[in-house]
Amino acid sequence: MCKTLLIALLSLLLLAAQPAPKDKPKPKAPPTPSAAAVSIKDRKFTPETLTIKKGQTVTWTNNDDLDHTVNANDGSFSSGTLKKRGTFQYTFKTAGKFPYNCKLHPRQKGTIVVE
Ligand SMILES: [Cu+2]
Repeated sequence: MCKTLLIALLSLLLLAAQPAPKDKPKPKAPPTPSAAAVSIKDRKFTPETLTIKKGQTVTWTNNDDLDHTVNANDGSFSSGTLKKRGTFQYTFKTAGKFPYNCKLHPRQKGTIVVE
């Protein structure tokens, strides 16, 4: 009787000691649609070519001491003058290659590739 009770108690203890079932690994979240960013520094867009998914929003931030602009070559978007720390956002709704430039610095160019 005593032994049975002991076994029962031990079993209970063992059960209680079992680690709680771990949470199922969460399915990988799709990339955050707003995570795409381009930094403007030293008269350059970094990264110069950025690949994103359709529907993503790109944020350009002017981290330079100079003013810059973000202008689509085809005119589909235009930031106007971006002062230091200024930002510009554009959401790409169609797939394709979107080369853009800075109106103030002819050699400053970038491309957004939308997949
Ligand atoms: Cu510029």
